[in-house]
Amino acid sequence: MSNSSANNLDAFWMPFTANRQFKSNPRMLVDAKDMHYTNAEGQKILDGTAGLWCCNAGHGRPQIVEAVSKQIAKMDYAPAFQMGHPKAFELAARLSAMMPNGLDHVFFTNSGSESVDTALKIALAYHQARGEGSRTRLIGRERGYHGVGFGGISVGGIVTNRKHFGTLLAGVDHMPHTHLPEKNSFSRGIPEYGTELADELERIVTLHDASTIAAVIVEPVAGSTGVILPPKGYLERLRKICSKHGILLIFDEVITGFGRLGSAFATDYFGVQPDMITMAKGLTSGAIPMGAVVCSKDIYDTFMDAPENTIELFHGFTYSGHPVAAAAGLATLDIYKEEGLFERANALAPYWEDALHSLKDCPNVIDLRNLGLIGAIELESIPGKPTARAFEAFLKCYEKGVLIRTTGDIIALSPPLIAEKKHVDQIFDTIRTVLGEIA
Ligand code: PXG
Repeated sequence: MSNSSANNLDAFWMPFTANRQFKSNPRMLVDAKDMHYTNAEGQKILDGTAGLWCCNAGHGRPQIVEAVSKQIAKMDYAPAFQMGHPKAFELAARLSAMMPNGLDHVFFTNSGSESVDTALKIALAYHQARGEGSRTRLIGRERGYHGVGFGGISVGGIVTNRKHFGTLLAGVDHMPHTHLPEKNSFSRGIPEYGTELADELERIVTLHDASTIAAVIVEPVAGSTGVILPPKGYLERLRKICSKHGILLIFDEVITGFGRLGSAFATDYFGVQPDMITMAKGLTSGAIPMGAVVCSKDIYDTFMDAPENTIELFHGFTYSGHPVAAAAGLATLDIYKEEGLFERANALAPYWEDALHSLKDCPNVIDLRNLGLIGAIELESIPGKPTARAFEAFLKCYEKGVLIRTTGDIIALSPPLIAEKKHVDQIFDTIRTVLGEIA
């Protein structure tokens, strides 16, 4: 018992965190309401990141708290295999109704990573069920983030998330990312150049042959690696190439889902329909862990071709469609609808865009990118010290009461969709001050 003190921070191995650095100067959040956190020192911190891109309805929403409390008291858990409970079915039906026509079957998970690995497995099993079992390759993209499961890191394109973990999944290839700063810097919204990068998929298909490829997975807007936007017409072109070659297209909407772009999902925003959508985060506004994969009717029907008394898909989690998570999901969808939060995000987006791009003249800013209520500020790295400048900005913004997120030397912003203009002003005023101070 080396660490018995209640205040000892040693035992908790924190995820994606410099543990020793954090523990030497911890930043503890103890309270949250609407747009703000409160830290252990009693300071209010404006949430510029919706937690980790997840608390889209803001914090401490009484409707969600009540739904969760009621459900946990009524029935805490029900077995997920060969048994059901009404709220999981209700939530699946509600989600399906939010989707474009033809995307109408929902498989529940507990996180984005589980959603991604589930979708990849469904893609493989789908082709096998159709007698095309040779389609085993999965195609992702450089700088893609699809969580931390073995499937997700294999199709993902983040070197640090891959290089320590052995050989990963076999038979994966990657398209190039679409970050073209020399051509698209300081674009407002969707960038003009780079559509032809989608044709790299044709090259990959030619190399491996379509008969070996099961699925392509992309984030419609890449979030984690610093907000990389799809060039005009790029996603449409990916869709065309996939359809032409019988390859399933998966949109990973863990970040773009639930109003982040000012529409329900990125599929609506771009008018491009994938065969599967992975989601998590905003599904419960971050209140209870939950994820989902929404599949096309064609995929679901293919599995349902099997004899009626057989299990069609040998996959699932103890907590798939957990009653408390389902209750949180239903209450969250109610809030989105009743408060028109997706429309609200859409209405605020131009103000957000102007405020972000007003930072153009700040020291060391080399690019600004935005879409919906997402913003990215790319900073010139300090020579020999990548990530140091952005991390200092993060610490200084926190000291001044604004939570931002950084990746490399990019500041990524994604406030709750309940944000008001005054919050937008505070976020960008604080960043402006900080960029001046650390210049
Ligand atoms: N796919 C995408 C597109 C994501 O953004 C995941 C899958 C994995 O979700 P889970 O629930 O397993 O973490 C994500 C997660 C950041 C940041 O700072 C982004 C994520 C998670 C934590 C931090 O950009 N995205």
